[in-house]
Amino acid sequence: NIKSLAVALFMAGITSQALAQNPIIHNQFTADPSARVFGDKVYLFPSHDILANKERGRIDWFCMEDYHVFSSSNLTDWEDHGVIVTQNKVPWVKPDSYSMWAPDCIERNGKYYFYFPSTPKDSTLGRGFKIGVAVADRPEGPYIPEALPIKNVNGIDPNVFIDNDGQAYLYWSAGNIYGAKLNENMLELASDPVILQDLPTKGLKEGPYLFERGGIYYLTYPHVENKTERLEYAISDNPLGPFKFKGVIMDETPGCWTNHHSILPFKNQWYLFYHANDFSPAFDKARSARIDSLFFNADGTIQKVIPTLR
Ligand code: FUB
Repeated sequence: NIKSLAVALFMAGITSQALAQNPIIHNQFTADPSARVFGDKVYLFPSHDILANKERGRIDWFCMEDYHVFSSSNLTDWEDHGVIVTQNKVPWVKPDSYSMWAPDCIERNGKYYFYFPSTPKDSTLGRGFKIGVAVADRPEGPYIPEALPIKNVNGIDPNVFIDNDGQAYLYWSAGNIYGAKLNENMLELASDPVILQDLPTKGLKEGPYLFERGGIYYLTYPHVENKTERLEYAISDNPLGPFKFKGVIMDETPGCWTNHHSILPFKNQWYLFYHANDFSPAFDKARSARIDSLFFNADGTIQKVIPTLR
């Protein structure tokens, strides 16, 4: 169709140019970039947007069937390690749902835990999105998916955080942002889910990403106040809140409904990983990951990030 052709031509044009800083991955669409430092490299675990057609997915909607992992030691040259999890090899996932949405990954005791949302094939698991885990011995995989999704979790956009005392937390979204403690095995909840307080009450909030810096817990999230998402943050002295809204990290991207991000320090600099639809200006469900430097003020507040465009 015309949309696929336009996207293909646009990508071909872009990839034949000298590679620019943003977007960072050129061989496929990459959204919701969850980045982690493992060893001396940054590993990127994005969603993988593909285009729906008559045979797959829902036309004009998000369409994702698998996940790749990428790594880089300089944030410029990225190696694609290939597919790590795919919808028809996860026992609980409906194989033709094309709903492998935003994932996250974390290391604990030498194991790598990859969290991903999707829709179950078995209606006894409930309706809507569930969140599953796949486990590996290396960041590149192979990842072995658990047979069932995590009990008591309904929603999308998993994010994991391990506090300095070793307690792990899972965050996710379902209109609001939820959080709960994770068991040490990283596979089941250790507390009942709570809606995180006191975030702005109006408008969709999703894509949580929590990190700690200097004793402050930063809850960062995309929020639709007008038409498209902007990245905001709130802080707390407790990983489950209550949080105090502090401000905007990145303004809305005109023409791209979603944004979704992760934040980390690497080699003495903090970075914001996020996405926009650079390779698909006319269709915002075909997105590409970007990076920009992120800076803190002396009082711990975050300076607004202005996207670097090429
Ligand atoms: O990638 C699909 C969905 O779009 C994600 O789960 C949301 O965070 C938004 O980025």
